[in-house]
Amino acid sequence: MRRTNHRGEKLSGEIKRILSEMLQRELKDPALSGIISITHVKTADDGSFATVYFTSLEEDETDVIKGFEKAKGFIRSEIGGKLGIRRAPELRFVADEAEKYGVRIDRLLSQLDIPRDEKPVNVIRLEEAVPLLEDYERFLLFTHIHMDGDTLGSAVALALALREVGKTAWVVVGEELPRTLQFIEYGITKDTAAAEALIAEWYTESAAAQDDDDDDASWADDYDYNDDDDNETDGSAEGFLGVAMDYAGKDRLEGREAIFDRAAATLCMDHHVTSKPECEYNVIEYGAAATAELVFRLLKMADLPITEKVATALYVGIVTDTGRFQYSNTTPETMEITAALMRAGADTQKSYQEIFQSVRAEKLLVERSMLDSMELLSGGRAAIAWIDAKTIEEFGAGEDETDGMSEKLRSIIGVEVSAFIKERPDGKIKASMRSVAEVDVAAIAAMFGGGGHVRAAGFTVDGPLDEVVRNLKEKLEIALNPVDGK
Ligand SMILES: [Mn+2]
Repeated sequence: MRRTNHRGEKLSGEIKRILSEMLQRELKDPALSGIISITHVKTADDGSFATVYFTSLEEDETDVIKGFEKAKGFIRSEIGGKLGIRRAPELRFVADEAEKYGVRIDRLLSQLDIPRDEKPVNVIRLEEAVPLLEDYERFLLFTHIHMDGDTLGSAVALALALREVGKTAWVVVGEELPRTLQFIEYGITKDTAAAEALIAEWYTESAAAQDDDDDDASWADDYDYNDDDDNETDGSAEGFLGVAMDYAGKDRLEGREAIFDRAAATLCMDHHVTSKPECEYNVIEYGAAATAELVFRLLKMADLPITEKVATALYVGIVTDTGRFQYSNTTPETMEITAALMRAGADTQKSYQEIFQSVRAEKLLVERSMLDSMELLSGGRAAIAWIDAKTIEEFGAGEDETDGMSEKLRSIIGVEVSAFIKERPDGKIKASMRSVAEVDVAAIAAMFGGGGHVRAAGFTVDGPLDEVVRNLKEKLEIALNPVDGK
């Protein structure tokens, strides 16, 4: 229909504009750092998907496509946000061969007029974080909510290393530590209330110090080396540096925003494609397998000591975020850093035992129940399993003890798509999907109002469970057996 056609055209123009802008400043993946030009965008009439044609000076454009694929979730959410649409079109990226030897060079060169390194001032390179560590004496490091090995390992490691050189550092956690990670706590964490008390103490001390120069309180010793000339401070000694690890976005600080906001300056470190540069200083490297890799490199640059405990904490971050070095994010550099951590005395055996060899029986009982529900669809090309809230509760399994089910289903020979559906205690139905090949699970998730990546996606909807299971089975069958034509 004509009307929808117009909509497609308009949307295409908008997507081209937004994506071109993002290439100038927000997309930091090395694969996307070359000169890339969006030649045109073709959007389906109903706005469900869009094909983006681009051209670049790169010899091999598959890397550029990979870079786009990695950033796709972020790009879609930007498009959705900027255009105020709830569901941005699914995106496909195609190297524009027609352009290759024609007007391409002219087009690309005309782009050089735009200053490409006009990046937001708050995104900094890792080495630019070194002076921050040097300037401040007090640090509060923040883990993200639903804490994992990477966020805690990174925060603990940096805090311990800073203490080694006489600085004051604590890790502020917003929840109880997961049982499997308690061994890297090292007495260095504070919960929200304790952190608030600590800050109150710090501020009272600095106020008292201004009143009375001869105050012999212990804080004064802390500042001695900073104030060797006189009692003039550069401001940074007064406040603390707030560092958020594995940050991704402010919502992940849940309950601790007020503490974070009291920092004299904030630094975020992250490796998520969807990361938002919301802090005063942001280090974001998509290529890193874990934030712990960034912390390792930062410690080296800052010449901070990597003790056995520091090494163990960083090792935990890497071994968990790479799925024990199985995921595709594992790079030669990951292995080199891991080797260095082992040489520094990382306790790999203890880490392995605590994290991977301490399964509660409840988890296996729940797993048995989930496997009981398993069904194979489309002649074994899809696997689906589910569990209701009552069963989870009966077995006394924890929220995270149902994790990993869709991964498990995906590993079945011949399975191209897997789906695991769970009923939460509040009655909401949460589904996660994995794909090994052709099927775009983000597109399927989008049909339920969810999203994600081509190969890993999910959604949360209202129940009842059996209805969601039936619906999803239907969608999976359709995705696996596309009928040509309409
Ligand atoms: Mn991480």
